[in-house]
Amino acid sequence: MENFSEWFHNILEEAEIIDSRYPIKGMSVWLPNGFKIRKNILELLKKLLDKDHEEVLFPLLVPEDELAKEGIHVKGFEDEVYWVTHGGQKELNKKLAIRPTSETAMYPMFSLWVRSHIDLPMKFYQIVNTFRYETKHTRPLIRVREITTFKEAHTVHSTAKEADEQVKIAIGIYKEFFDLLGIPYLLSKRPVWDKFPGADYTMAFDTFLPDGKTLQIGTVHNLGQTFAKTFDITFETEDNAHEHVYQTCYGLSDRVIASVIGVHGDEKGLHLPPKIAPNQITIIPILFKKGSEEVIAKCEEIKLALELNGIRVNIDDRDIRPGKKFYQWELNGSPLRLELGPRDLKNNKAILVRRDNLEKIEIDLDSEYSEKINELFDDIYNNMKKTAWDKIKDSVIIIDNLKEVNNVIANGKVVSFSWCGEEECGKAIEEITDVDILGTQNENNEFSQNLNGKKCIHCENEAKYTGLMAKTY
Ligand code: P5A
Ligand code: ZN
Repeated sequence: MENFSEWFHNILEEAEIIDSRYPIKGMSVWLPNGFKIRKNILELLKKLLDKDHEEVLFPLLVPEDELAKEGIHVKGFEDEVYWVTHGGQKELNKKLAIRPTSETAMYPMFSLWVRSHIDLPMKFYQIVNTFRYETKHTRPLIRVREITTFKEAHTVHSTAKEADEQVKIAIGIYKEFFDLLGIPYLLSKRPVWDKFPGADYTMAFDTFLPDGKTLQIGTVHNLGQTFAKTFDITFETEDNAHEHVYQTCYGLSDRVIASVIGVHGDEKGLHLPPKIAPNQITIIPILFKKGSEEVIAKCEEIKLALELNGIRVNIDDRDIRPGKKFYQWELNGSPLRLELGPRDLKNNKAILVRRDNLEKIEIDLDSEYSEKINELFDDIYNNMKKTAWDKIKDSVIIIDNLKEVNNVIANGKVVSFSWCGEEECGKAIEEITDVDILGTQNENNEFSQNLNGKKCIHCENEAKYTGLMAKTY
């Protein structure tokens, strides 16, 4: 893929995912096909969260004084907040912020809800739109001013240890979610100068896009007691003492959808994992003048049989050349197509074609073909996931001299380096290379190096972490 940015823009239009011609910068319209993909992705996510979170829905607007309460937090967002200043002609006494995220909307309510240790832990989430007046170059789904699909989870705990555990649990949930979508990721602890405003620390997932840039696709924050103190969220302990709670929050956005498109797509267009494809299998009747009714009837029969097995099927019986249909459904990312012509009908057979490798498979229509098709879906998914992970693994390059950074980055790869972890040193590294440090890997991480006896690449003190550097979105 030569120019990812252009490819991405075109595919959103050609596959009718979103229309970015809406006359406000950074805001777009979800089209029916895109909406279906989004819905299928959200269903997977909700299933994971609903196991031990409760879904809620908070107002879009936040009173100015609540937003202003948490100093560090508001400082991080002050340049990005949209304000509602008027009700009709009348200027409001108190400006209302349009949520850039919902800590300051939720936590004053949490302070009313949390009473005793018996109430804890609390785990909530909502999927809403949030607004951020981004000043960097906006891009559909990737950097938007209306984040239409903001999933934010907020949890409340009675101990620091439990909050720390929750961070791990949330990371586990996100891993499971990204795995379902076959999206590979680099998990790192963000440098202190790049953590979420108000958090004790931030863990972040970055994926790798075909142009060699990484995209932050999810973050998990340990908030410690900072917000609890600001919003006075306390609970009564078993010994009747009053203590501040410990909190975490974690979020995902439209970027997950952008990653599914960007990570799996290819020259032929969109390539969707079967689990989320609006059309998991597209049936294309091969029609001639004679016998076309019988062929279409058989296709309808197959469609019904597959649907009974929970498979999403569409038939494309438009009166256009089959070749044109093949091309279009490949572009739309349908994982499988089924071709059936008069001769196949006579033999009671059909041809399946895989979107991932274009392999053709003959199936016997007398057999339990739904089962076979579900097996193929699994196979396609595994293949997509492996291809994507292989690419990211090949892209992380270990260096031992800072001079190599720019070369590696210019080749569209991610840098792995040994690092002391000190802020001053890290900032110097970013300054010298003009490349961002994504963060540090922990010991049991996929991409950590063996640091035995290694020195920091810059200051030559003992190396404590594997650091990652990349060109980022
Ligand atoms: C966690 C949920 C938060 O806002 N509060 C509630 C915390 N974290 S965050 O890192 O600031 O955002 C969460 C994720 O949202 C994505 N994201 C965006 N996506 C598209 N366009 C944007 N302008 C944008 N800004 C943030 C990122 O994936 C981020 O990890
Ligand atoms: Zn150092």
